[in-house]
Amino acid sequence: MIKQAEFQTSAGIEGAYPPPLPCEIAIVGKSNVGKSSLINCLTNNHKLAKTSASPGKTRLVNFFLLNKTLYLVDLPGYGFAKASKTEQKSWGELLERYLQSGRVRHLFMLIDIRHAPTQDDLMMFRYLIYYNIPYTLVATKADKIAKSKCRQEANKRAKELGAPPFAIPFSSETGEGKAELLRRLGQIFRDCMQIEKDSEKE
Ligand SMILES: Nc1nc2c(ncn2[C@@H]2O[C@H](COP(=O)(O)OP(=O)(O)OP(=O)(O)O)[C@@H](O)[C@H]2O)c(=O)[nH]1
Ligand SMILES: [Mg+2]
Repeated sequence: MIKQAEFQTSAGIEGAYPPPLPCEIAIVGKSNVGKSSLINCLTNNHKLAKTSASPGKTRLVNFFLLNKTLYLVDLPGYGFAKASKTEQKSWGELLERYLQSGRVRHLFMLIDIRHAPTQDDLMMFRYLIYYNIPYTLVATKADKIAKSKCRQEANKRAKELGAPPFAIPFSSETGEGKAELLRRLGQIFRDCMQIEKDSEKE
């Protein structure tokens, strides 16, 4: 249960990140896939993360503090073709700097339920496998296809990515998949706390 959610801070290419917590979950995916909308949906606050119909809205690493105990991190999207080469490069560097910081405990990787993964999605997925970052695949905009096909299509997207064939069908519009994703978040949180407890004993 998310009882409380607040914006903590933003960081650009040089800005400081907030003091770490045992649990930090970040959201990656191409521009416009629905990362910021997912944060708003999970926290029941449609004004928390800024969203936009045009891609390239989120340009900083944004930290949201949930229940005063864990960070949910909104990241800029990749693969925004209309952005200049310089802009694309600096967003890439921002993303890489964050992922390399060693803070992230789990990634929610978002893919559009309607489309096969892009080259950028494939690159992102290879990256997180290479760096051994635990992840959950979420297939967004599930309201755009027939409900009866959601499971099948979401799993197909995961398979196309080269992952085991499982993704959570999700819609920020209808709340489909919200309960499932919140359960997942709860599990991740408990795992993080256990790891923290174990490391204190050592
Ligand atoms: N139909 C539908 N539209 C969605 C859903 N999620 C997001 N959108 C729409 O998709 C657009 C992009 O949403 P954002 O949440 O801003 O996407 P983002 O991934 O944060 O994009 P960047 O910040 O540019 O990387 C907005 O117009 C949203 O209203 C969804 O589940 N269903
Ligand atoms: Mg965004």
